[in-house]
Order: sequence, then structure tokens, then C-alpha cells
Amino acid sequence: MKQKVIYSGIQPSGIMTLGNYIGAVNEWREIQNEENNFCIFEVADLHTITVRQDPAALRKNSLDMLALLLAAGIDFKNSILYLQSHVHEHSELSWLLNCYTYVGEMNRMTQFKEKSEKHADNINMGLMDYPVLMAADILLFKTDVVPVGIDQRQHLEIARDIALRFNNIYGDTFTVPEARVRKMGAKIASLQNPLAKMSKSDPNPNAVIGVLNSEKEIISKIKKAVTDSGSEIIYDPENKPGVSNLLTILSIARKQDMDSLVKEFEGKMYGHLKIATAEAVVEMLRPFRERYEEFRSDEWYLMQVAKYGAERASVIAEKTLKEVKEKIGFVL
Ligand code: ATP
Ligand code: LTN
Repeated sequence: MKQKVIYSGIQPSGIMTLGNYIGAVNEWREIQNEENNFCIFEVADLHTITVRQDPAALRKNSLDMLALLLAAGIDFKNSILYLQSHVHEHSELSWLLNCYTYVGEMNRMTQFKEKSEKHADNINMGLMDYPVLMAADILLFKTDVVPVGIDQRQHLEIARDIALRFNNIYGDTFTVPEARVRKMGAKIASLQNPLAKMSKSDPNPNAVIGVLNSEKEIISKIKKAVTDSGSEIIYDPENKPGVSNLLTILSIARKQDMDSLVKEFEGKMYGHLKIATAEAVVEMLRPFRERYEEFRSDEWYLMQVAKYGAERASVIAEKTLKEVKEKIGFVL
């Protein structure tokens, strides 16, 4: 059977959140261990500068993210793990694909609209072009499957459209990728606004659990989580988004199915649910935190991992880029 290529990325725009961990990274590890998959994961640092970054912070966050991914169980030997900016083909393919993408398509993107509002003083071309760079990431590796949280579904659609469009003009070149969005946990909500997603760049620290937060911080943030009116503990994301968010987190952290969880909390109070959720999250993240410290303390090792990943990613990326340039008609 042909190996499936799995590709995904995460921005080093801050510390990994519980949302990133549950919605994406934890899933990456599971996919990586499924048979017949060849996985490639990037730290999407080029995407991150679409919002202004302090140079020292960007450098630190990129290395932190590499260590976080290793701690989460990403296997840099069997899979490929690298920094996007180390493989120049991303930028180059992104330019080429720009010429097969319409301004109207980019204008409609939800994330572009949201980030334009949030960063009204810096609506740069990169912010608008973000999905094209993401398409370049995915298409460079002839990716079959892209595991992402629900917020990235629209970008995946664009990547598919660009691939199909290019293939229609020049003949079969790109694999048309599919999104893999988990059924539960694809959108972990902010603890302060259960209708919004938990996001790395949320300015309110109580809204976000960082995977490196201390036990005390995790407990205090979950205790302060906004819940819903009434007192019944049921899974009903529409009418009880706050309680349902906690139930989702608890179900994943404990690996317990929702039905039995809801039964367990019949007749109990929100406070009980909060304490159980906090304890389960602390337990889930404890080994992760310990492994992180080990990896992060050795920067030389992290640099070797990044270099090794970039070298292997470049071999594939170079080949695809050459094929694309040839098809377009560049003199090679
Ligand atoms: P930023 O706030 O800087 O936009 P982010 O927290 O949204 O960052 P990304 O690096 O853009 O994180 O996303 C990495 C992965 O995590 C993506 O697959 C994304 O869909 C997923 N993800 C992000 N937030 C959540 C969430 N709250 N619930 C589930 N998955 C999420
Ligand atoms: N835009 C993504 C991060 C990302 C990505 C990718 C995800 C960059 N390149 C390629 C999947 C495939 C995000 O999660 N915000």
C-alpha cells in the first residue's frame, strides 16, 4: 500500500495552548503512530511575522515550540520536524501560487477578516496572503491528509482549490489534500468566552491554558472559567457552551467517553466538574512538562534536530518546486 503523506504546522506565536495540544498536536502524535503514514510537521515561523514580532521573542518562541513538539512525542527521526524558514522553497512556491489565487478569494477568509480587525494598524500583504503560504506548505510535499483544528478548515479548502486549478491548467502536479478534523476537541473554547476559540494570542491570561502553566495556574483558571446559567451538567454545545467545553476537555484528558462522563456528573454541581477537569488536565500535562524541560535545556540539540529536519524536507520540496517551474515554462 502507498504511504500517506500527513502534513501540519503550528505557529511559534506564543506558548502552545491546551487548544493547540488537544485540537492538533496530540492528534499529530496519534496519526504518526498509525501504520503507513509518513508525517511532516513544521514550526510555521514565516506565518508568524504576519503579526509584528519582537526578534528576540520570535527566536525564543521558535525554539520553545520545537522543544514542545518533541515533548509532545513528535518523532523527529521517523517523521520530519523543521522550521519553515529553513526551507526556502516555501516562500518561492508561495509566490508562484499567488499568481493562481484571486484577491476576492483571500478577501473572504474569516481569519483574515478577524486578524485585520485585531491588528488594524498593520493589515499587511502577508496577512492577506497567509492561506497561499499555507497552501504552498501543504502542496510542496504532495500531502494527502492535513490534521488541523476546525478554524483551519477554510484555509484547507483554498489549498484544495489552488491545487485543482493548477492541475487543470498544467496537468496532474499536486495531490489534492484532505483535512482531518477531530470529531471532539477541534475547537476548544476560551475559558472566559465559551463562544470564542482558545487562542495563543489572547491578551486575557485567564482565557487560555498554556501547556506549561503550573498546576496552581491551571486549577485557578479552570475554577474561574465562565459557565452557563442553570445547574445541570449536560453536553449541549449550543445551549451550554461553557459546561460543554469543560466536559470536552475532561473527556479527552481522561480518555473517557462523553456518555459515561455525563452520567458520572448527574446531580453534581459545576464546581465538581471544574475540579475534576483541572485535576485531569494537570495529570495529562505533567509528563509533558517534564520532558519539555529536558529538551529545552539543550539548545545545541534543538538546532541539530531542526537542521536534520530541514535537510530532509528540502530534498522533497526542491523536487516539487522544480516540477512546478518546469510546467509553468521557466527555463531551468
Ligand atoms: P494564533 O492565536 O497566533 O492565531 P493559534 O492558537 O490559533 O495561534 P495556530 O498556530 O494558528 O494557533 O494553530 C495550530 C493548530 O492548533 C491548528 O491546527 C489549529 O487549528 C489548532 N488550534 C488552535 N486553536 C485551537 C483551539 N482552540 N481548539 C482546537 N484546535 C485549535
Ligand atoms: N495556519 C495554520 C498553521 C499552519 C499549517 C500549515 C497547518 C501553517 N502551515 C500547513 C497545516 C498545514 C494554523 O494553524 N493557524
